[in-house]
Amino acid sequence: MSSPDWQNWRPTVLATLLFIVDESAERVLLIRKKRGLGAGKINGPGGKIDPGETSEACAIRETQEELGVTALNPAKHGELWFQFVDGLCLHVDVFRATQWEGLPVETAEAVPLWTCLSELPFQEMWADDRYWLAEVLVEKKHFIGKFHFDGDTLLSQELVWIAASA
Ligand code: 8OG
Repeated sequence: MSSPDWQNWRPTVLATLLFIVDESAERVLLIRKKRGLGAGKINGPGGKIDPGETSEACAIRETQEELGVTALNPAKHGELWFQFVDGLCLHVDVFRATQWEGLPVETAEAVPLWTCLSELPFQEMWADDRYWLAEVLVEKKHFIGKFHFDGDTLLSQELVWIAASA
């Protein structure tokens, strides 16, 4: 199967992911997703951007809706470009936050999972996450990752690490 033409790639769906990192306890707030794309998998909270909404506002709103927690000052750390064989072209802004308000609760959308940064459950996550997630959460790196998927199967990838601006 040929790789996507990333030069001319345009997203049709815009979404976000937000990872709240508790730096003193070396843990991250993940979710077991109950519905939507990737239901059953472990992920960060997030979802589709509403019309007129910024990606940061979406990341905060989705985290509130899924976990009852408000992330404070999330910082953007990356972009995920996903081309699915079925035609879906999905762009995801990835945020990291180290401050938040509220205690995570289970909702109709997600079960909260505080997870050790040294024990990220990649076998239960999307197949691309093992290539970027630990570097973003632990090393605070910035990146653009382009991934070609057939359903759950990762077909090809291009990953670039970006020097953070001062
Ligand atoms: O609205 P909904 O929850 O269905 O949006 C999909 C969410 O799933 C969105 O937050 C982006 C996220 N997501 C994918 N693919 C991948 C992936 O490969 N890795 C991770 N970590 N998240 C993904 O759609």
